[in-house]
Amino acid sequence: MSFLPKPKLHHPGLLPNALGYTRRDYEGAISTLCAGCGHDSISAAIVHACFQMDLPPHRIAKLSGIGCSSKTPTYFLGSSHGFNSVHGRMPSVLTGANLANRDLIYLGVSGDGDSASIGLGQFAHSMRRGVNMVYIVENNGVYGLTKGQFSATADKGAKSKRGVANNDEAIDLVSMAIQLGASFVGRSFSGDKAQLVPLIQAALAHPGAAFIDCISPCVTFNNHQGSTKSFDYVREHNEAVNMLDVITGRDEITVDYAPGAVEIVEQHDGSLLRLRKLAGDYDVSSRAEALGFLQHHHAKGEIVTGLLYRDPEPEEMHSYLKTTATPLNELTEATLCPGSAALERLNASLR
Ligand SMILES: Cc1ncc(C[n+]2csc(CCOP(=O)(O)OP(=O)(O)O)c2C)c(N)n1
Ligand code: SF4
Ligand SMILES: [Mg+2]
Repeated sequence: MSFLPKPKLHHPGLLPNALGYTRRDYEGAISTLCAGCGHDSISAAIVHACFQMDLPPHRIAKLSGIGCSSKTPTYFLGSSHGFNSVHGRMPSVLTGANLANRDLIYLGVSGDGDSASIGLGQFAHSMRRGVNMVYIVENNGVYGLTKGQFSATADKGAKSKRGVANNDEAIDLVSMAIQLGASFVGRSFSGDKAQLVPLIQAALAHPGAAFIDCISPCVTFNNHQGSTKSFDYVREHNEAVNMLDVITGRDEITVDYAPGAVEIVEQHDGSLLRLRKLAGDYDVSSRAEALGFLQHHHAKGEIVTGLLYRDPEPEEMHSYLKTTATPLNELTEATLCPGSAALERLNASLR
């Protein structure tokens, strides 16, 4: 993977966050993606979200598969842990890392090919197991890295750059994630930073499997007329159900919307989610409502975005498995080998 170091210079006016880090400390190498690629905007949103949340970069582990999207962890959080795995295998590598050390914040970055084609099984099982992570699919409807073949999220009837229509039904990862048990599910658009940044922040604060499908146009292979993942198409068909603000402890809470239009939800880390409802009484805590709403709007050719589902009482994999809270590399010999008396007691309890 090519690596271009960034100049160390930064503007003296750049303000540090509560940890004393500037935005620069959350960036990575200079991107080698095509100029204008939606994926770069998602990287910028991740940088912004983590900087604003004062997350210590060394506590974040970013994992990816293969694809232009999966290259992006090189371009953000340059001081965090990183692992670029095999095509479609990010979820199992992330699950293993999380099992070994639950102290880190896990950020999985994948593509629509990586997650909906070759990695569909892996995607599904990480959702149903409730792995505590933020899983972002940078969804452009094509295999960008291998030059623009339709992926499994390409809509039926969508046209390729050469004018060939896609005959296959599209897989909707958002509906699948909701159905499979993800406890936080949202969809956004790389061109809508105001919606995407707080969605990522809310997902980072969520203790469970958080999934974000982010439509991210491929300017080189899928940004033409006839594509349903182009900048123009997504802007024209975007149906946002809500807008989010994340309010951390030090922010002032101000509500300047009509009563009933705003819902304030407390998250498990104490931060507050301010949900500005845009679509009537849409209830983010109902899986059934979310699925019905998505199908209804998909039939009209609309792309529903926003926070679509959030379980108010999420559970995560470690609580089902009753694993130790201590990262495995911190367990000492005394804990791992408690001696023959302890072994005797254990054997006795099984007789
Ligand atoms: C096992 C395996 N099969 C196929 C490939 C070839 N390949 C590399 S990236 C890719 C698709 C990438 O598409 P996507 O995940 O949507 O990422 P994008 O480039 O569009 O961001 C494919 C098929 C591979 N690297 N490994
Ligand atoms: S080929 Fe498409 S997805 Fe890949 S970097 Fe270029 S614009 Fe982005
Ligand atoms: Mg893709």
